[in-house]
Formats: sequence, structure tokens, C-alpha cells
Amino acid sequence: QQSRAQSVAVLGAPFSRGQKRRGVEHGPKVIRDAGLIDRLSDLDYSVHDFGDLSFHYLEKDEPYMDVKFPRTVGAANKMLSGAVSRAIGAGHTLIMLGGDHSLAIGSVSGHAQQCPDLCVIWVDAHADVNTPMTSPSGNLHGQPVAFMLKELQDKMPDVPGFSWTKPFLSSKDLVYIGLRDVDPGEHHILKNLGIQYFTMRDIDRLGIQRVMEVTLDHLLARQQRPIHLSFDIDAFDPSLAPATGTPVNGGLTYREGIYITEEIHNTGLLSAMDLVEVNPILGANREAVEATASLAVDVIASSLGQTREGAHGSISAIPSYI
Ligand code: Z70
Ligand code: MN
Ligand code: MN
Ligand code: MN
Repeated sequence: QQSRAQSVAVLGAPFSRGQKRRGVEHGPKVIRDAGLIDRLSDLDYSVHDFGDLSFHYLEKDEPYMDVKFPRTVGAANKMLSGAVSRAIGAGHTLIMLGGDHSLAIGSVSGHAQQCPDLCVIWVDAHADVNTPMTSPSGNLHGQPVAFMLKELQDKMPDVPGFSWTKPFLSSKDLVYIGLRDVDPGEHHILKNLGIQYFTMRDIDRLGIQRVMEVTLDHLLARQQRPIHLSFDIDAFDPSLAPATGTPVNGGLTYREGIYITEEIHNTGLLSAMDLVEVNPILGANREAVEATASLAVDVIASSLGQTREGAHGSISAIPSYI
């Protein structure tokens, strides 16, 4: 067990313009309502809840090529990037609550401003690496990784709203886990750049234990470095996480998901994480919404050191009758 950062910053990002379905902007509220802050405090962190950012939805924001709401998404991510950079610069481990996954552009870039040597673990049913030219939907939540990768720089047009950011991540410093809905253009990019990825089929073949071993070896064998975990709740099977915009059958089990986050915690290198795409409007009923939000809290708590075997951190917490 590695040392633990003493302080965690929680930052809500209630934003939905990276995709078409309303409701994902309420993600931060339902994740907080599921008890996030108390659960993190119970893990002996000092928790700094920075509240929610307030984003501006521009009235006039015409599509660029096929890209929807480019200036609105760009401005939101610029604001988020600054807030994430400041929180990490102040020494916190940062938890960003989305919101849709386009927010990872701001979150990861803000983290990279403070930690240029970071690596990224992207847990998702989707690869989110479409460029504006390959995107079948025009939705920016399917494109955030393309804005980050240095190797895609000459494939990226100048999308209005994004002049503040430059690609900062090498494709060898990224690993995907949980893929099962990859577009043709994305598959070409994954193969062409030699990106390390584990589909659900790979998890079936290798088991999650081996997947994590190879993931962490790939990213950390040559040097220890900060980890950014970008966790899309739709990586889980829809039976566990129904309240999300793009559920895809055959996802992670609860135990696979929690094993991923336990192993990341055990590196002692988690520096920031995103928990995105929880959409309470898309749950069939209150139980479906609460199950999804509660799962999100479990993922975050586990990433920060909650264990299934229990723990006895401080002697004073042990009852005297033992
Ligand atoms: C598709 C696209 C996506 C999340 C859907 C879907 C992307 N590849 N991401 N739901 N979270 O539109 O680019
Ligand atoms: Mn995603
Ligand atoms: Mn997804
Ligand atoms: Mn620990």
C-alpha cells in the first residue's frame, strides 16, 4: 500500500453540450446525493468540495464542419482546464464529476499543465478518439482524445473554441479498457498509432488481473508518473449503469470495474480522475438512477483506497474490546 495524498478536491462540471441528450449536466448533483463527500471523508481524506463550475451556453454557436456546439464546448473546457490546473497545483488529488466526456479535454489538459509527464487510463465502452473528419455524429464527447494526442495534430482542423489548447499526450502514454463500440475511423487510429487497448473481448480472454498488469506495466515500467483516470460510467454493463446516454451491452462487471480502480489506487500514483456520463434523466426510474450514481461513488471511493478487505488505518479507530 502506497502513501496517500491527504487532500482530495471535488469539482463538479455540469455540462452536456458535448452530446445531444439532456440530463447529463445533472451528473454532479446525483453523484453528490449518493454520498460521495462522506465516503471520501470516511477514507480519512480532507475533502475540499469546490462546488460546480457554471458554464455559459452560447446562443449563437453554429456547427463547424459537422462538430456541434464547438465554441460552447471549447469555452467550457478552457474554464475547466484552469480550475483543474489550480487544484492540482495546490496539491489536491482532483476528482472531476461530469457532465459528458468532452470535459476530459479540459480536465486532462489542466492536469498536464501541472504534470507534463502524466499518463492516461481511459475506461469506456467507446474510444472517444474521432476527429471532426471521422466522427459519425459530430458530438464532441466522441472526440476528446483526438484533441489530446500529439500524433493526431496534423489530422485535426482548427475547431473554433479550441485555440487555447495544444496536443500534449503521446499515444504510448494512453491505455483503453472496456472498449466494445469503436467506429471505423477510430479503429484505424488505434491501429495506426499502435495504442494499447483492451476490449471486452480481451478482458474475456485474459481476465481483468492480467489486463491491469499489462496496463500498468505499459505505462509505468520505465518510470513512475502521475496517472489520470478518465472513467466513463458506460464502461459498465447497462444492467449496472442504466442511467447513461449510450449504454452498450456486454460491459464490465462490478468486480472487474472495482478491480481496475483498486489496482490504480495501489500504484499510489493516481493524481486526477474524471467520472462522466451519468445521466439521471435517462434512468427508467429512481432506482435505476440511484444504482448508477451509487456505482459512480463506489468507483471513486475505490480509486482513492476503499478496499474490499477492510482497513485499520489509525489505532484509535480500533474498538477497545479487541
Ligand atoms: C460515437 C461518436 C460516445 C459516449 C457515446 C459515440 C461516442 N463513437 N461516447 N457515448 N460516452 O459519436 O463518436
Ligand atoms: Mn466516453
Ligand atoms: Mn462511452
Ligand atoms: Mn492506500
